[in-house]
Amino acid sequence: MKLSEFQKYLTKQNINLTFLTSPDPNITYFTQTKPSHAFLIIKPKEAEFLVTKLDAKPRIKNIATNYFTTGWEKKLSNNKIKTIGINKELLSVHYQEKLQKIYPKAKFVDVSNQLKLLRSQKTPEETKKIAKACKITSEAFNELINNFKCKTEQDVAFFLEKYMKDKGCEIAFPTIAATSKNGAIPHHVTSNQKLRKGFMVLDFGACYKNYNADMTRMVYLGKPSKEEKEFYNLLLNSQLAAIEEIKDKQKFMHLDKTARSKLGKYNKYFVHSLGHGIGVEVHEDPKFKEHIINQNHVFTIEPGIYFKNKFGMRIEDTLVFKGKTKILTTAPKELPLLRI
Ligand SMILES: [Mn+2]
Repeated sequence: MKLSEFQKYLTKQNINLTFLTSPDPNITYFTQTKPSHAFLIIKPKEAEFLVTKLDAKPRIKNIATNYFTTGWEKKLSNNKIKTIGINKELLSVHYQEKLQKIYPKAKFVDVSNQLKLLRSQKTPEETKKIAKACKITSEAFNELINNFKCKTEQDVAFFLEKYMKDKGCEIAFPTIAATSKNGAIPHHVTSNQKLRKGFMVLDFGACYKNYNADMTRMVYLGKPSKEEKEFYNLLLNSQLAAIEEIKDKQKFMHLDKTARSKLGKYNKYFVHSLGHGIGVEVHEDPKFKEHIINQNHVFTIEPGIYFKNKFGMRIEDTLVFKGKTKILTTAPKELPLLRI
């Protein structure tokens, strides 16, 4: 990934080294591995990945990999290091104190924003992996509705997750299957609740080679009323209108406003942001509140409306912008009617 770009930044900023401690998505980003415990030390001209003997020792282009064993602090000890880059959002106080002892003359600077910026614009290789994760996510949904036999929320989540795992993926996050009024809680915790007549929210995604997909689809169990169909179409039109507004250098907040205006008086039931960037993390930059759309941004568009103790709805796609918008989660958005 963009290791050399980051190293150029270190040179320019006079940062002697950046010390990342696991768990840190930036370690996954640069090494494309998820070791149980590791350090990644990036210097302007070289990088070293330290893993324990509990993990397989990976071979990574331009990064030397070594085991770290008892006394590693002494081996690294260096009183010539003056500036250390850290990920302030994740480095624990415990490790910061350790680093201060290892590098007694060093002061710390936060490099988390630079890392987020580098990661927000995907390389072709990254986009390919996300596209594959999205494809498998979409297939899982199609399989589910073509052969629906589930009785509980857990059954549904298990079906989707098994499909994705059978295709060689991990799950991006625990699947949300929310039947009837559970759907009014955007992050409902999937339970052994029996499926009930009404809308069901399915929010899930595959993780392919460390890259995530995020998709939400609605299904209807039983037969929807005219009013329920209208609600669904209102939300779908809001999502499509927001996608329509995607263009180079557009503010993400403009998309958010577009989606909200389409919801009219129901806007007040749309209680979260319209979307988020996605990559090695399910939620990463770009941020809708502050950023503008740039080439190779990968992000979600997911308006939702939630009626407490009644039902909730959300429709979400993962997309890539490369001058043109490409929806990567291609599962159909006509509301499927299922029998229970
Ligand atoms: Mn999402």
